[in-house]
Amino acid sequence: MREKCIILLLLLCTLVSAKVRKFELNVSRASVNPDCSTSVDKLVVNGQFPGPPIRVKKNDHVHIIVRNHVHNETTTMHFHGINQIGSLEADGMPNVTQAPIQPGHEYHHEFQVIGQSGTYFYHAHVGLQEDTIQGPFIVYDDDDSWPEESNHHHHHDNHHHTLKDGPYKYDDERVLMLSEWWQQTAEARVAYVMGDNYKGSVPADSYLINGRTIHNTSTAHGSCKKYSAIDVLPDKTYRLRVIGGLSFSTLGISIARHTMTVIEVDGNLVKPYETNYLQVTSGQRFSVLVKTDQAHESYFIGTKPYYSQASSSNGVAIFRYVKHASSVDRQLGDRMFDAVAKNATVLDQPTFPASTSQWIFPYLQPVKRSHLDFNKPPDRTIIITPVEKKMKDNTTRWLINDHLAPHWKTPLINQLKAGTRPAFNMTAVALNMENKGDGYDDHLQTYPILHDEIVDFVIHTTTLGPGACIGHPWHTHGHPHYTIAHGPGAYDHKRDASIRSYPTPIERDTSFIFPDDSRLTMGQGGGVPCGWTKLRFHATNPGLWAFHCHITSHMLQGMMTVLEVATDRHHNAHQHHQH
Ligand SMILES: [Cu+2]
Repeated sequence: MREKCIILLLLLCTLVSAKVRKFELNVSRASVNPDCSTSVDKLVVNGQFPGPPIRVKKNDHVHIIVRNHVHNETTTMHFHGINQIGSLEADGMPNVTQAPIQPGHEYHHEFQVIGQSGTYFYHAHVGLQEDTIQGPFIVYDDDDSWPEESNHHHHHDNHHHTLKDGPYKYDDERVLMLSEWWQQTAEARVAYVMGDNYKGSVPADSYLINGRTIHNTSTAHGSCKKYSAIDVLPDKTYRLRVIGGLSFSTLGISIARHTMTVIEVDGNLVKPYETNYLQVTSGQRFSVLVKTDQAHESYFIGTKPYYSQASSSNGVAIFRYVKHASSVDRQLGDRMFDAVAKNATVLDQPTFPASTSQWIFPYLQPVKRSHLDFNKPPDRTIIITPVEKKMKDNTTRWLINDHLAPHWKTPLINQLKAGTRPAFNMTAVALNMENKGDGYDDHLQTYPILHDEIVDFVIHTTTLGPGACIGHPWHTHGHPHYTIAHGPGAYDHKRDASIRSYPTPIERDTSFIFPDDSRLTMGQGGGVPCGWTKLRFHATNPGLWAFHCHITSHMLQGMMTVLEVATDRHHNAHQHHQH
């Protein structure tokens, strides 16, 4: 009992010492030209693309005002990977956790970043807006890992203050935000994705690192911003925070002649794992340690699309060694670099190996062991099979287990508060437990999940046509998950239930469902399962949590659902209001 009191007191102290940090994110239309081709009007945050980084500390209370200055579109903001424990209304999911923010209006997000630190990002969650409405969201574990805070005490820091995070020590950090750029307007892209002329995903025109690249080096004019330069000092160790602000591609990223040591995935520290390149899917984040132990002035950072019809990428940045701390530019993407003129000093292009199913994920190990026993069977298993279908009106939609994505007119949170939402009941759960239903509740139009339930989600990827299998990055709101198994073809519960292909599962919020068509015969048509991945999920955070493919166009076409976790227990409808 006494130990309990002491632990409670410690917890109280941590919570009390947490700061309130306030931010304003203004969404507006701006003319941008990130790839040195033509300027296009797109929606951006605070006039910037990518948006400004938000930096907070673990357990901080965060107040963020999102203002919609766009006269003809609604918007919302999601804080990707933040669990929003007890703060459902801050999750930014339109028509689920809030009404979309109308033109001229604002929304106040108030949440505490309980127990989480690491690399996250914020992005819009309406239409395809997150193509350009996005920015880094970094949570420092404490002052030891926060460069600015720890440097406050060292005014002239040519001598260096070492940063620490868990077992890791490094000299400084840099953010590399990956995104994709379509030169067409967002309106045209939405019209194509949702319209009756859709003929499959169209890869991006450019791949951006910190919002920049050069689409065509021979026509790039002098005034454009060209490549981003990542400035580093020699003989140091850097933590690179790599953010997959991607809308479609899984992008390889590599630095010529430099090895990366992976130390963080989706906000969770992992044991060091050396690799020459990262495979970053839409919504994923990594931290890697890189030693600046090479002799030349600058090196290419290159990218390569994987699992996509696009075979090459123009996404390039420069890893640039500078001699003095005073000439280091620490601003995110704020430095232009004319690689065309300085080509002579730039060495080697990085190389990329062929794709491999699961990449390095099965070998990663958490620094902090999970409380879950992954060898035990779950309380139940929900099998999800998304299939792309041509509808009667010739539009293309993704149906999950034949359920068409619902369109809620009254946000689910408002239905809950007003008491007009159909009652949370056990029927769908009970049928699912007897393997008689897929767990979906047709009245709620969600997957109801009980408090404290351990659910395994088996997610299939299916063919888009004869022999064509592509992967999908699935993202959970409100809770993390653990990838524990995968296999080819269709999942068979009797045969496959006890397969564990991940010996040391790590906590994540975005997992790529790798295509695995080794059981396919090429003649088969569309909609055939061509690989599955199993995610384990422990329901601890009551709420209405989106669960979707992070390829934005797929999500818009219906590859998304809502996990309704113990909403019979949800009772904290306070604090958040639209003005
Ligand atoms: Cu998808």
